[in-house]
Amino acid sequence: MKTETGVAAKIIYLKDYQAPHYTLEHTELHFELLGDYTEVSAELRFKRALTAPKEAVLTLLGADLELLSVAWSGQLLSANDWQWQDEKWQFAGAGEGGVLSTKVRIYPDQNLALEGLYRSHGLYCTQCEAEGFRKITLYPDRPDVLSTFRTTIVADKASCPVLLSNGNCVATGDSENGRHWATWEDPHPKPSYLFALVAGDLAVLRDSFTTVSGREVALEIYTAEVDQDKCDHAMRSLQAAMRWDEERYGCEYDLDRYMIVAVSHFNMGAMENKGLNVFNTSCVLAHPATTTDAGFQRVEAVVAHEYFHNWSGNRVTCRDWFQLCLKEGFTVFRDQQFSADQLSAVVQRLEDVAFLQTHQFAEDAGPLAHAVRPESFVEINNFYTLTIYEKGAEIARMLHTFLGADGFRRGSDHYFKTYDGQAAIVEDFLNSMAVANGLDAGAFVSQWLRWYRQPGTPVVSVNSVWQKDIQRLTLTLTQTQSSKSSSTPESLPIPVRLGFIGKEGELSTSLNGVTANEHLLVLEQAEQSWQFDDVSQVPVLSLFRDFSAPVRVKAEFGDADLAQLIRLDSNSFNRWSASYALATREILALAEQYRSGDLRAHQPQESALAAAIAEVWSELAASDPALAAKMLQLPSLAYLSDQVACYDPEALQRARESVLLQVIAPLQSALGTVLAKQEMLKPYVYSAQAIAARSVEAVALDGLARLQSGAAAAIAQHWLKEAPHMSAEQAALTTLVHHQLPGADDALQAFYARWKHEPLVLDQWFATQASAPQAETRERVEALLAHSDFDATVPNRVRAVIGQFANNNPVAFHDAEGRGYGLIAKQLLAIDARNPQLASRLAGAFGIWQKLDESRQAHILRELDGLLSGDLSSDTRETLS
Ligand code: 0A1
Ligand code: ZN
Repeated sequence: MKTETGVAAKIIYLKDYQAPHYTLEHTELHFELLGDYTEVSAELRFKRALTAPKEAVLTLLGADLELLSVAWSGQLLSANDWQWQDEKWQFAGAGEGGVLSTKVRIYPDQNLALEGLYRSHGLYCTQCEAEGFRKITLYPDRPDVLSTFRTTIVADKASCPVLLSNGNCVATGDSENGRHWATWEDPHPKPSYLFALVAGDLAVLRDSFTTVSGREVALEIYTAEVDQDKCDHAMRSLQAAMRWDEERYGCEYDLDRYMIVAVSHFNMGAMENKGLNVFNTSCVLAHPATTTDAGFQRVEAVVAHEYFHNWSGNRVTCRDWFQLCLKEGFTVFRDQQFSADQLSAVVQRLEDVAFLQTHQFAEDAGPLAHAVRPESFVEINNFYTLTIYEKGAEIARMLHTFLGADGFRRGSDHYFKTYDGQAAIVEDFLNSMAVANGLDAGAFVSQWLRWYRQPGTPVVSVNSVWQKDIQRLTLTLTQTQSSKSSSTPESLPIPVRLGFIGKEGELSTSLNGVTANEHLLVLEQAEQSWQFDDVSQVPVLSLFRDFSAPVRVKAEFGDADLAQLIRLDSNSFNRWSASYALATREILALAEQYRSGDLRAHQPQESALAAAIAEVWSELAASDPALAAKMLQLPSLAYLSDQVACYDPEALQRARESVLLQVIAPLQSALGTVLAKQEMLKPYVYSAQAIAARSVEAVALDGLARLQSGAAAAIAQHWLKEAPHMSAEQAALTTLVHHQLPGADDALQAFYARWKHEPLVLDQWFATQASAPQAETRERVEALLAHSDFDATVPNRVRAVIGQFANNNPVAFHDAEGRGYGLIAKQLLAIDARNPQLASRLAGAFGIWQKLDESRQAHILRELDGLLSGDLSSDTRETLS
């Protein structure tokens, strides 16, 4: 990889890991938050590690710091005493240890990258993961150096009445010139990436939680005063998560306070700083009037995710950033389990799987593919990926399936107990799972580690032979690793949960003398066979139930087989996945006909999917409305693009619309029945049942808009007029705008007038327009970018317009003339100059380029060449390269 100057970018390798030569016993910080700048004084008590050589050098990291003074154990040092190159500061005179005292000046107001200490709209806030702390002070800014912290913050009392940091507040006081101070102590040793400081004018919602051992914990949610009425849901979610983690994982909270702060300028969703989580407002604020069901669910999930990090991430942290999946994959799995327990387990699972299959599978098949534990990286901020989070979670889930719930719990107990207060590696996690379950640890670790080391999505091929005379079915599964995998890929342990579906429903079968409706197999070799007995009729296999492994399955299912699963599988997830598979097949076939100019494609074809759905949908809408809604949400273009070698957005969009029309046409009266219930117009309740009822109505309205646009427009207008909550309002607005129904523009104007003072709702207003699936949206986006409420320094607003256009609007983005690419390239350049992390993530939208036709590829490459020949951050440069 080359930078613009032709110098090789620095690649960091896992194999080069070296333990720190100095450990840090304690960190003392003093922040003077002054108007134009901030002064940070640090006292760091170092001790040479037992394993370090006598001539060891003390190495710290520092970036964008103005160094005012340095002293070693009381003696002032001069620049001749140390070396400082790039970000590395080195001091050879540390001997057995001592206290390093430094003072630096930093400029939070100028920090638009939102990494380190920054100030937006008067609020001081930090983001230190992964390498932001080195922008605050000189420090061993690496996750395997843990220390206790004592932090004093001094600031103007009028503009910053609230001063927060990690741990417990031990003293406060007033000082001269209208200033005041607070001192915080965090008794739990932590790495610098978990440090946090917040100072500003914030209101607070207080509540409490009594832990399982009877300790009272103060819970506090800090927001701008105007947002205090939107904190109840986050507070309830936090309390539920705290209880859940005690019950399911035996994890109890360990400080007297737990604080959440909502900030409007934030690059990610939220951050798990010890005892002081910082949240993007979009992941903490929720109110029925301003937040949709999806928004409520996201708040619940993210609050839980950050809370769960208190053990999986904070108490047991990562030795180095290569081990990121150790905290992220495991914590995502934990938050998925939690969410499944709160609302509908099936809907949770199918949403998580659709997300993984759409985005992570594509990442794993594209130019950005990497292992869950990569061997090298250039820019760590680019490694907060779907592979590490989502595929990492799937590995934890497979271990859970393989070991069983109790076995997995034994393993996690062992892991938390053994590595508490330490920085661990993936092997430690696997080792705990093995040891706690009496398994051969060496064999177990080396086998499961393959999932972490081999990039790419494995393919499992299925072959089954039924012998009528002896009622036996022989199943042969073969695994092959993707070409992304290492040169000598090894077989993976792949859990396969399966059942057998006969003509009337599920069959009970025998495997090794065990008779059951469902079996769990583990495919460990390249090829393996199993014999099932008492198979009384030729069944359709219901494979990988609940998506028991993150693989692509190659099986010779006929349309009728998939239809049989849709109708009769007892596993709801697999009913949905059969409908997804059948929809994909029909859409791809039709798109191919469009591409090849086959005229028959203009005639309506038989749709097995439409027939199967017609048969079950009315009943499903009554018995399981959430699943019924999901059945009508056909695979997105993003998902479909991953299923094809050559991606033609126009043909796929046309084919998708056509199949969707075939599916809903027979359902017109069923959609009417659903809509007649008017569940959408009832007062807001956050429950699985209420959300399911609203979701099926929203999908029904979308369907009706394709069949009877006048009737749909009337209902949408009625919802807008009567809407008791944002879920109704947003569903109506989306239907009007995305289907270009009469009154759409007026509705947009009215919505804007009503909500222009609410930033998160305004984000939705921008996003609804930027994702409208018409070619003209490009011009609309140009206008939105010039709108007085578009602010390119706010990541949420940028994602609402530019992110939605690039990632959620394939029709407009992939404009055949390349104008969509041009628009995004231009914006990327401007954003990158301010906020590299944000730009780098948006740049991922070009990752699809290899699958596009030559002309689109040429358009993209032209834009990329233009960008790469200019001044770019290392983050965005790495992504685009
Ligand atoms: N650890 C946080 C997310 C996060 C990741 C990276 C960041 O900056 C590079 C910031 C936040 C989580 O998983 O919630
Ligand atoms: Zn996380």
